This record gives sequence, structure tokens and C-alpha cells, in this order.
Amino acid sequence: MAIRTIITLPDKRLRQRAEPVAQVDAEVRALMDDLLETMYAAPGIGLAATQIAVPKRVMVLDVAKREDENAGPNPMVFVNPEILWSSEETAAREEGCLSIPEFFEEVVRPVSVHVGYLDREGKRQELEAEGILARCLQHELDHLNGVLFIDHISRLKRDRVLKKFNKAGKRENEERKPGRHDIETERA
Ligand code: GNR
Ligand code: NI
Repeated sequence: MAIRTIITLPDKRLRQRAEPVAQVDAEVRALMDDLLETMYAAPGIGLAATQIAVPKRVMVLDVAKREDENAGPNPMVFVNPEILWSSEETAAREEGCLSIPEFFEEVVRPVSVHVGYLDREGKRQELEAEGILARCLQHELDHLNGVLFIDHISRLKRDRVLKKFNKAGKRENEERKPGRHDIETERA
């Protein structure tokens, strides 16, 4: 097992569509283990292979409550996941992403989903999810399609984030941090 580097904006590999896995073999299981180790180290509640620059349809989740002492970790792995059904009912909840550090915004998504996938043994499974699990499943599945949570927010807010993370914008942003003598401090 190994902790892998999580790529962040503006890395274009986050926008690639991941390829289906033909067979859940030892190599895919090693990828699952690296994803879990990297997710726990971050820490995060989900991680898609796309985020460690591996364009394969593999993702992991652990949404177990940390404060619950009785419940231990609950690692979940999904290969070739697909949404079979999503509820009409939607809800807005704040999301974050390890590939977009330090940015959080409310995202509207279906409250419940049913997903089909292959498990660690390559066996086909179905899962009915709601709450944080349903939200995280959709967030991770988006990653496998090159979609980020900022694609679900207003264009104004998205453009602001993209500008902050693009190379020129990031430099500008660094120079505008409080304490520097820039336009904002001059106005204050
Ligand atoms: O750790 C994470 N927390 C989170 C919170 C709300 C909605 C989605 C997530 S997933 C995120 C980890 C991550 O970036 N997975 O792709
Ligand atoms: Ni993410």
C-alpha cells in the first residue's frame, strides 16, 4: 500500500473520463488499497482514482462517523459504478473536494440514489443510499466522468474558483493576501 499524490486544480487530468475496468484483478485491488490509504491520510470521506491521476473507474468511500466509538472504519470500494435510479427529491448541502483545497459551497443533488457496481471480488452488487453516503457516491462518480462539484454551482462562483486555481490567477491571489499593501488594504 502507498499514499499517492492527490492532483488539484488546474490539473487537466481531473477533466478526463475514466475507463471501465475489464477485470477486478490484483492490480485493481492494489489500486483500491492505495486509494483507501490516501483517502484516510488526507483525510477525506471519499476518493476517486481520477484524483490520483489513474483514469480507471474505481472509487472508495468511508462515511462512518469518526465520533462514534462503537463503529470502526467502514471502507467501501466501487468498480464501474453507475447510478441506476435517483430520487426526484433534492437537497442543498455544503461540499468540499480534496482536489479543490479550501473551497466549500452548497451543491444541490438528489437525496437518494441506487447504484450498481462491482465489488472487491468482481461480483456485481447494488446499493440503495441516502444522506451523506448518497451525496459522496454522486460526488465520486462525477470525478470518474471528469466532473467536479464546482460544475454544479453558479457560473459566477465557479469562475471565481477557477481563476483562483489557474496559474496566473493563483499568483495574483498570493499577492493579494492580507498584510500586503494592495488595493484592498489601501481602501481599508
Ligand atoms: O472529503 C470529502 N468530503 C466531502 C464532503 C461533502 C461532499 C463530498 C465530499 S468528498 C470529499 C473528498 C473528495 O474530494 N472526494 O472526491
Ligand atoms: Ni472530490
